[in-house]
Amino acid sequence: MSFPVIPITSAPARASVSTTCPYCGVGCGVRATPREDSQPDIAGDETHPSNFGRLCVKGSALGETVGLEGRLLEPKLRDARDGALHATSWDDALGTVANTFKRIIDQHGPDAVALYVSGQLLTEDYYVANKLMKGYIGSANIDTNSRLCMSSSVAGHKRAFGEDIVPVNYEDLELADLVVLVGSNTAWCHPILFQRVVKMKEKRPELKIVVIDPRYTATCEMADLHLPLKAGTDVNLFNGLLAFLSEHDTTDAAFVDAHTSGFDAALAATDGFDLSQTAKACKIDAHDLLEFYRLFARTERVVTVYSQGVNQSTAGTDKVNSIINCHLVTGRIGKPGMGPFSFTGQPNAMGGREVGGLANMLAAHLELDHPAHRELVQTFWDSPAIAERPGLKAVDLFNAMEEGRVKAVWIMGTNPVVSLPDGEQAKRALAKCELVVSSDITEDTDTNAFAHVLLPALGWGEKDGTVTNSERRVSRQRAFLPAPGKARADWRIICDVARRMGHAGFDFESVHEIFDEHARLSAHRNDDEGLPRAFNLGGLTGMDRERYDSLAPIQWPVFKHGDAGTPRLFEDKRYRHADGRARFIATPPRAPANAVDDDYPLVLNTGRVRDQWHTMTRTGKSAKLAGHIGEAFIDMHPQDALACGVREGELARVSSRWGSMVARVQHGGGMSRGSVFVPIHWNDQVASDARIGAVVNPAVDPVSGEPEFKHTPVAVEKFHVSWHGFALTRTAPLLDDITYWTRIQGTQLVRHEIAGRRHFEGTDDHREWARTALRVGDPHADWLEYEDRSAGVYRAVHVVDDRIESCVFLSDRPDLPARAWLSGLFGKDKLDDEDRIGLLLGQPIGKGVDTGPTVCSCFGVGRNTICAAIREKGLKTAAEVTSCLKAGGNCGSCVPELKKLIVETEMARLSTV
Ligand SMILES: Nc1nc2c(c(=O)[nH]1)N[C@H]1C(S)=C(S)[C@@H](COP(=O)(O)OP(=O)(O)OC[C@H]3O[C@@H](n4cnc5c(=O)[nH]c(N)nc54)[C@H](O)[C@@H]3O)O[C@H]1N2
Ligand SMILES: Nc1nc2c(c(=O)[nH]1)N[C@H]1C(S)=C(S)[C@@H](COP(=O)(O)OP(=O)(O)OC[C@H]3O[C@@H](n4cnc5c(=O)[nH]c(N)nc54)[C@H](O)[C@@H]3O)O[C@H]1N2
Ligand code: SF4
Ligand SMILES: [Mo]
Repeated sequence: MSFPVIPITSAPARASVSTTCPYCGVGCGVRATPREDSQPDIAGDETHPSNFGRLCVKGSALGETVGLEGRLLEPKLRDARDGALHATSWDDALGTVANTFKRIIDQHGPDAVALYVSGQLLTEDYYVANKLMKGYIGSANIDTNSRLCMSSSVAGHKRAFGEDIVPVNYEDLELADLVVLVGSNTAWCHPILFQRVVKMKEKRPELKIVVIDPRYTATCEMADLHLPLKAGTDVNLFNGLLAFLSEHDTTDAAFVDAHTSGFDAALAATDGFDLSQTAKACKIDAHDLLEFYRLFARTERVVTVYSQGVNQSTAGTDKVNSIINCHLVTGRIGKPGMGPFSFTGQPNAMGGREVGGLANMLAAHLELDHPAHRELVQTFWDSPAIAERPGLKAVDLFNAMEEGRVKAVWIMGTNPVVSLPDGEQAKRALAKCELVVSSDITEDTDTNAFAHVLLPALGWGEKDGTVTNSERRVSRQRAFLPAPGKARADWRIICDVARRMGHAGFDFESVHEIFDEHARLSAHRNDDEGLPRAFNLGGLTGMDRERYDSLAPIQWPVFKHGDAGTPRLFEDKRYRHADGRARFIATPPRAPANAVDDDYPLVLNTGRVRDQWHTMTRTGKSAKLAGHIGEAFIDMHPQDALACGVREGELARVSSRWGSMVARVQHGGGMSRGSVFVPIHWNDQVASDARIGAVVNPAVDPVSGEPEFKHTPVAVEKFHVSWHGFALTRTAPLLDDITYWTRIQGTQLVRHEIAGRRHFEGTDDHREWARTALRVGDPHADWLEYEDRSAGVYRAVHVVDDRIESCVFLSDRPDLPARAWLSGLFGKDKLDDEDRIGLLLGQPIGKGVDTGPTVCSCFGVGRNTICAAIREKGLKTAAEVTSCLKAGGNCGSCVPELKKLIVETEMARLSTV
C-alpha cells in the first residue's frame, strides 16, 4: 500500500510543523514554528498546492492570535442562584450535558434536541457529531453555519449534477481565459486565489476578469469589466446570457443532446428577456452587458466563480443553477480551464458537506430521504437508529427553539447571536431553551452569554485532524502548541458525551481512527453494484497514526490506495443523476423577499472586510489586523447620506423591521444609490451596538434554507451625540456613561472610539468624568490636561513614571487628532518634553507625521504615507509603491487598494491644477 507522503516532524519541540490556515476555504498550507517565549513564527508552506508558500494578511498574522487572553480554559456551568458561570470539572459538565439531553429525549423525543455546528470544526469532529445525532439520537436536527454560507451551492449542485460536486480546481483558474467573479469579493475574501489569478493575468494579459457585484469592491481594481448589477438580479443576468448563447449559436448542441436534460424548459424560462430588458432589470449599461455576453460567448475557457452575493439570497439556489446552465449549454465543464466554481467560505465547509453536517444530508454524500442510503449508513454504523427525515435548517431550528419545540441545543464553533439573521430572534430562542451548551475556544461571546454550559475546545495550533478546501483537497491541520488549561478536542468532547448517553460506536482513541471510519464509509458499497457516488476516500482507508500524520494534501475522489487524487471531475461527462445526465434547471427570476418602501427605502448589503474574520474572536486580538479598519461602518452614497441627514464621519443608526445598529458613516466603498453596506464582524464584545445581524431579515431560499443576508430594506438616520472622542489605555477603561464605543486592539494598548450625550458642566466636570473613565483614583497622579471651551475640545493624559498610561481626547466634532502617532507613544519608556506638548496640542511637534489608517498591514504602512509618496515621487503603479515603501510586497492583499490610491491621488492632483 502506498500513500502520498510529505515529510513532517514527529514534533520535537520548536521544530516547524506543516498545517493548514484556519480561515478561508482557500486552505493555504502554513509552516508554524513554536517559540518558547513568544508567539509562533508563521510562514507559508511552499510545498502546499493551494498557496505555494504565500499567505494573505490574515494568515500571516496567525501568530498574533494564538495567545491565551480571552480563551475559555475550563468547563463552566451556570448557577441558577446567581445566574453566573462557574468553573466546574469535566465530569460534571459532560454529565450535565449527557443527562439533560437524555432526559429531554426520553420525555419529548429525539427531535426536541439539536446540534448547531460549524465549518470551523475539523472533519473528524464533524463526523462524530453527525453520527451521534443521525445514527444514535435518531434525529437529523443537526445543522451548521454552512447553512448561512454555501447551502445554496450545495442545493444547486445537487439539482444540476445529482450530487454536491465542485468539478473544478485552482489550476483551472489559471488555465482560464475568462474568470467571471459573481458576488465574490475575492481580493479580500479569498486573497491567495485572487493573487494567483492576477499573477497569471500579468503573464497572460489576454486572461480577462469580469466582476459582477452591486458594489465597486477591491476586487474590481483588477477587473477588465465590472457589472454593478442591481442587488438580487443575477438570475436575470444569467438567463439573459443563456438566451444570448442560444440565439447566437454558441452552444455545444452535441454535448447538450448527449449529456444533459431539461434544456428546453430552462430556455423557455428566459423567455421575453432580450438584452435591453435584461440590462434594464439588472440596471446595467446595455453596452457593458453586451460586452460581457460576447466575451463569454467567444471564450471557450471560462471559469465562473460564485460566492455569497449568489448564495445568500432567497433566489440563491436558482442563481447557482442559472450560472451552471450557461456552462452546460456551452459544454464548458469537466475540461481544463473551465467550469462553475463555488468558493467555500470556511476552512472546512467542504469537510462538513462530506460528513453530512447539514440537516438535509446523511453522511458521505448519501441522502436522508432515500431508504437504501439510510440502510447503508445504519448498517455500516451498526447504530440503534437512523434519522428518517431531514432535520430543521438553521433559521427554522431557532424558530423551533423559540416555540419550545426544541428544548436543548449544543452549539459548537459558531456564534449564532452574531451570525444568524434576525439576531434578536436568536437571543429569544436561546433564552427559551432549557439547556444551551456551547463548545468554544473563547470565553466571552454574544452567544456564550446565553449558555448554561461552556465546554473549552482546542483551537487552531492545538487541534489535530483534516479539513477540505474549495477544490476538494483534504489537508491536515496539525498541532504545534500544547493543549491549554483543560481544553479538549471537539471530537473527544462529543465522543465523551455520546458514551455517557450510553452509546457504543464512539470508542475512538485517536483522531486517525475517526478519519479511517469516515474514509471507509465513503467507500462502502461505492461501486456500480452498490450506491455509486463521487465522494470516495477509498484510497485513504487503513492509515495508521504515522501515515495519517504524514498525509500530503490530496483531492477527492481517491479511489484506491496509491491514487494521486482527482483534480477535475466530470471529465467522463457522466453526472450523478440516475440517467447519467446533468440537468438544466428552469430559473424564472424572482425578486428578493422583502422590498424597499417609504419607511425602509434603502437596501442593506452585508459582508466582509479584508483583515477581520467573522465575529472577531481571533482576528480581533491582532493589532496588525486592527489597523486596516478599526470600526464598524455604514458605507453609502453621498447623496443618500445627504437625504438621510448624515455626513461622512458621523454616527448613524441603521434600522429595519427586525432591529437596529449604530456605526460610522463613510463613502468611498463604491456604493450605488439606494443601497448601504455594513460589515458583519462587529458585535457586543467589541462595540456598544454594532451587530448588523440584528437588522438582517430572516427570509430564506425556499430550496436551500439559506438566509437573504444581502438584501434587507432599511432606514438610516443620524445618531445624535453631543461629543466624539477616543481613549487609549493600557488597561480597559470604564465605559459607563458612554453612549457609543468600539474597542480596537493596539500594540501595548487598547483604543476605544467613543461618543456620548452627557453634557459637561465645565472643566471640573470633564476632569472628574475623565478620571473615572481612565480609572485614575490618585488625586496626585501625573495628569496633563487641556481644554478649549469655545472649540469644544478637552484632552487629558495620565502619565505614570514618565510613561503614558492612558489618555482621552474629546471634541464636539468627529474630527479628532490622529490616533496612529498617539498610539506610538505607548511604545516609549519615557515621554520627552516635545511629546508632552504634542499630547496637549493633539499633534506631533517637529518629528513624526500622521501616517493615516493602515493600508499595508504587513509593513504597517499608512494611507497618508502612501499618498504622499505617490504625489511626491510620481509613482504610477502598485509595483512602484512597493519598491518605494515596501507596502504590498509581502502578502499582496493591499495591492488593489494601492491601485485605488494611485488613481485617487492622480484625480486629486488633476482637480487642483
Ligand atoms: N477577510 C475575510 N475573508 C473571508 C471571511 C471573513 O470573515 N473575512 N469569511 C470567509 C467566509 S465564511 C465566506 S462565506 C467568504 C465569503 O466571501 P465573499 O462572498 O466574497 O464575501 P462577502 O463580502 O460576503 O460578499 C461578496 C459580495 O457579494 C456582493 N453582493 C451583494 N448582493 C449581491 C447580488 O445580489 N449579486 C451579486 N452578484 N453580488 C452581490 C457584495 O457586495 C459583496 O461584495 O469569505 C471567506 N473569507
Ligand atoms: N449579516 C450577515 N451575516 C452572516 C453572513 C453575512 O454575509 N452577512 N455570512 C454568514 C456566513 S457565510 C458565515 S460562515 C457565518 C460565520 O459566523 P460564525 O460561525 O458565527 O462566526 P465565527 O466567528 O467564525 O464563529 C466561530 C466561533 O467558534 C469559535 N471557535 C474557533 N475555533 C474553534 C474550534 O476549533 N472549536 C470550537 N468549538 N470553537 C471554535 C470562535 O471563538 C467563535 O466563537 O456568518 C454568517 N452570517
Ligand atoms: S487566503 Fe489567507 S485566510 Fe485564506 S487560507 Fe490562505 S492565508 Fe488563510
Ligand atoms: Mo461562510
